[in-house]
Amino acid sequence: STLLNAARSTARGAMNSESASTPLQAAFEAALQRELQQRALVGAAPGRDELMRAAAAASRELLARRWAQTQAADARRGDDAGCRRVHYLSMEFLMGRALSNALAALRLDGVLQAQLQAQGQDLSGVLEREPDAALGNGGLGRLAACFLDSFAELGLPSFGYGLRYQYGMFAQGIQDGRQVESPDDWLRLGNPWELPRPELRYRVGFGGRVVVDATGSRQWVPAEVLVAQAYDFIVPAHHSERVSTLRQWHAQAAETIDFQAFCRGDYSHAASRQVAADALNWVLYPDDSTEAGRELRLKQEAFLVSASLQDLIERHLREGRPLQTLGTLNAIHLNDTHPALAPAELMRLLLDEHGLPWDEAWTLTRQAVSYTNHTLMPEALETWPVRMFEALLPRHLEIIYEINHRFLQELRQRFPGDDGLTARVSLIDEGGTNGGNYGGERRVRMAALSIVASHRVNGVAALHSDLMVQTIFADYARIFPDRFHNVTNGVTPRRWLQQANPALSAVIDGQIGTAWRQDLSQLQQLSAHAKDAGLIASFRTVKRANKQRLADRIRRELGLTVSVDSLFDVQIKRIHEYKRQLLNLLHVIARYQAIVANPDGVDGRGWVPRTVVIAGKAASAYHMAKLIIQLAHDIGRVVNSDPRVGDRLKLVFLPNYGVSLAETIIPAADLSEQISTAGTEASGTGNMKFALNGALTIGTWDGANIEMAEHMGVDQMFVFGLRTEAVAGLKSLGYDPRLYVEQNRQLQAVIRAIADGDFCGGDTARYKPLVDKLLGADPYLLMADFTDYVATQLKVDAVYRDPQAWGEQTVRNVAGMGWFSSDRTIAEYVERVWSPASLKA
Ligand code: GL9
Repeated sequence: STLLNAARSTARGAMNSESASTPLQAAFEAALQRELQQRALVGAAPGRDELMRAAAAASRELLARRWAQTQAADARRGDDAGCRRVHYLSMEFLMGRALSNALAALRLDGVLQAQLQAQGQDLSGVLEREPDAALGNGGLGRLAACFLDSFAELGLPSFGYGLRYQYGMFAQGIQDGRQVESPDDWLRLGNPWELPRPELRYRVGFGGRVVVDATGSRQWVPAEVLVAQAYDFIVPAHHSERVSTLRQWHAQAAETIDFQAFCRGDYSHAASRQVAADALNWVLYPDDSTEAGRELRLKQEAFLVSASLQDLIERHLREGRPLQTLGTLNAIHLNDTHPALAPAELMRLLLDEHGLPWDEAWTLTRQAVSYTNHTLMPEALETWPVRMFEALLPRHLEIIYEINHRFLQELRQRFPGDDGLTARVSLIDEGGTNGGNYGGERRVRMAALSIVASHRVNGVAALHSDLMVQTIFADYARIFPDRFHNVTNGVTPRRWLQQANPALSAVIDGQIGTAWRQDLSQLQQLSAHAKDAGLIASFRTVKRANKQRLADRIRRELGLTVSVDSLFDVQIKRIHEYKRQLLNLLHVIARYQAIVANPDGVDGRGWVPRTVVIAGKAASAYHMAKLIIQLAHDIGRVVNSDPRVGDRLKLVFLPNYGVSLAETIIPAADLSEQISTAGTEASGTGNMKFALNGALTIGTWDGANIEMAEHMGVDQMFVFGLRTEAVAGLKSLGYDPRLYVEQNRQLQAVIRAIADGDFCGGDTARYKPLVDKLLGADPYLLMADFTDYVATQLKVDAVYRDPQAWGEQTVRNVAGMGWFSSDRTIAEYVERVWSPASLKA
């Protein structure tokens, strides 16, 4: 793509001048010394925490300079620049740690290492002191973080907009094999990375009413006003001096204390506005639970949207550009439906605050807005009760009604007599029985608003985008045939290969040079060397060292010894029934029973030793997911302590999964489990990270697994299970899981062991809900896919026994992953969604 190429050529220039960059190093050393001295003055011992914080503050100082340069350059850019300024609105950014990324981007790792050695500390010990910024639930939030990295790398004028949650996703502890949640107080010691922007404050209203003045113009008079205060987090490019910005909003009361109440001595009343405002800052809602506090969530979404849009409009005007070019110079991207209020709020700002007529405001809105859908799970399509809108966002509701009125009017002309269609696609669910309505209440459909207001709507992998227009959005696809398209996800090679796996990176450098960091498609060159015994041996040596590091961690954290000679079989992701961690556990039980029955292997050749690693959090209200975590612990306890099994099988559950744990686990995996029911996992991005790090995939024909298989060669992946059409066909015929159990004695024994409480001291009640569901509805078809899954696991063993074959396949996997860089993904968004040209298409 032209954008990628342009970024690469400017990067080459920048890197050449930077190679003599002692000034940068000197600036860093000076800043670091200053930070350490300041800390010493207040008596802070230069322990690892202080060193981490000082290094972060020193890096932040250098990044702040790059931030100012980047903003100045973007402000000067001509109206004919190749890309609009992108505003990526997301309720989640799962950033993880930042220090090692900043050091790598600034080429300061060596400098800091030397400084630390002088203090008797090592770099990795210091890096590990940084808490994860875990402001996301899973893939959707981590994707947003990868995108910020690519924004910077591609030199895209851009802002990520999010909320500055005080608590990240909960911390997961395990007690007696059960998940217990506690607050993740990640800001406890402050955040050395954030740059407060006290001058950037916007007022955001809630409640109240709409008044009409003598001229007929409508104005919203909110009952409550909050102030959004900006905090910036800077994301550096690795091959230029460009940066991208994550701007996070913090809520404050407009009037902080009620002074009258304070004078009366009524302190709790005096503080009540502060407390009400602060509630918006507390938590990141778990996206996949049925939680209370829906109203607070809607307020958070409205708050994010309003502050971000006011900020971008102000910037546009400050740069001296007329409002009429807002849409051709700015893109506003909705990361799922969570920020779907954006078009309504943008219309309100343009109509009520800037006095534009409706048609002009609507044209600008349609030009600016675009939307990505991230899941087909119907429960994830947000809808809000009209009643809640009336109470909190009365003017937005009026605007949504007007958008809907115009939309439906046009439809009635285009599709006369099709009342079913208008009811199905209306922005308002009128409270009938269809449309996933609960409680018979009228509701606003946020996905509908997102689609109607966007000029482009995309899914996140080819299959998902196809299913999206065939199922959940079929009606809209008929109405707007040119609006829908696909952009397959990607991951940043900087974090997920260069930083997570420096040893493998060095091997790849030795073989094909270093350019893959900027242009991941270079990895394709490795395929020419896939049979090279030396390369395979290097891959194996690296993998073994990474496995050793993980084994050490498992021993430290869980007191369990696992063998690095065993095949590390890994499934890490949110715990969800559709992701089928339970299918993985069924295989573990089957293997356990087989080992006990045939200690020397079914064919007398012994067992390929396996260590099965699982990690992931369950939403706190998701009972089934929590039961699966408990089952994993129960099975692990029994299997891991059975002397008949030894090293042949271990089951490990690593608690508190997050970005930095993933960075340790993924480079150590031999086998990546991507086993969702076909048609359920929109894309997956963990699947990409594993393959990039030389793990082979056992997976279903689902999400991005399909495109990965196509890029590396289908026979390079262990594909199993029913495909989407077969799943749909089976369900439409009336799927009966019991028929599958009846035909497979191994499966019977596995189910019986769970039902009889074999892993929990004979407690037959504990897993009854799981067993009943498997034998009853089994909506994710575990029973139907079990046989093929277990058979395919035996194929995995067979290849693993042959180190040359396994090694060749790992090289081919890595070689095939070049397309799955988030740089490629972002370049596609630019070309098809965010470029000015895409508006004309
Ligand atoms: C998700 C999809 O489920 C994933 O398949 C996809 O890779 C990512 C990124 O596009 O988006 N959609 C979604 O709601 N989540 C995803 O991971 N959920 C969470 O982030 C918890």
